[in-house]
Amino acid sequence: MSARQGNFITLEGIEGAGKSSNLKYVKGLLQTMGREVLLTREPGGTPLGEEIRGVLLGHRHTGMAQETELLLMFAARAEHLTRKIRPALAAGTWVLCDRFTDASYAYQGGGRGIGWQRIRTLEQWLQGTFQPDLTLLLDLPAALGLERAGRRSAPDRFERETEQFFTRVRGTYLRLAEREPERIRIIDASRPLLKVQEQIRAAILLSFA
Ligand code: Z5A
Repeated sequence: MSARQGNFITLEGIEGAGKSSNLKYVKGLLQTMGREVLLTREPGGTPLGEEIRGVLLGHRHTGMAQETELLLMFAARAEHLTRKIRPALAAGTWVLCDRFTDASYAYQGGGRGIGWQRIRTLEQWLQGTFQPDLTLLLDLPAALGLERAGRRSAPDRFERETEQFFTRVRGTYLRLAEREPERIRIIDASRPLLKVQEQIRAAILLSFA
């Protein structure tokens, strides 16, 4: 396996937390620091991964077993890591990813109720010790996230979940951040966009300047 030369940054958060709104900002910030940046997402990021995303987010399989959901997330991740993330990092490109394995703990663990040890087993099998260098956790109450996301017209299979579901997802993200405070930086996403971006900038400068 090639050694990592670029850095790997992930954005996480519940529905409506503002990841899409902030990804371009983060990319621009890194570029002004002179970095070459690859923007990608999970589930997805490769042709096969994007097909899996369609299955996961679409409505053709509404009653999908939670184990199937978890394994499909990791199947897409395997493809993504092998074909895109690791080669880019090895070439010195910084990779900025909209969600990664923390989302599996938060959604399939906290949200669906799958035991952490099962997720940990898949994580260790696929990633070994590989982890993001920095994770920006956009945190806000589930009710506010849903209110913001409610402006969208066609909700996907996850976006139809209840406020209680997203409260569990949020709680799991916060527990992950408590366990790994150096890697996972909590950003108060309930604030106005410019204030959110100020916090993001500070976190990136703290980690990489
Ligand atoms: N998933 C999983 O279960 N397990 C896994 O392992 C992985 C993923 C990897 C797809 O994710 C789903 O996959 C996801 C979890 C699951 N489902 N959910 N929920 P996604 O990231 O593609 O989908 P998403 O969560 O719905 O993200 P999104 O569509 O990119 O939305 P967002 O990034 O959270 O929010 P936004 O679109 O940037 O903002 C929402 C609205 O709020 C919008 O109108 C903005 O203008 C507004 N906004 C944003 N920030 C602010 C502030 N600061 N103030 C006021 N208004 C704001």
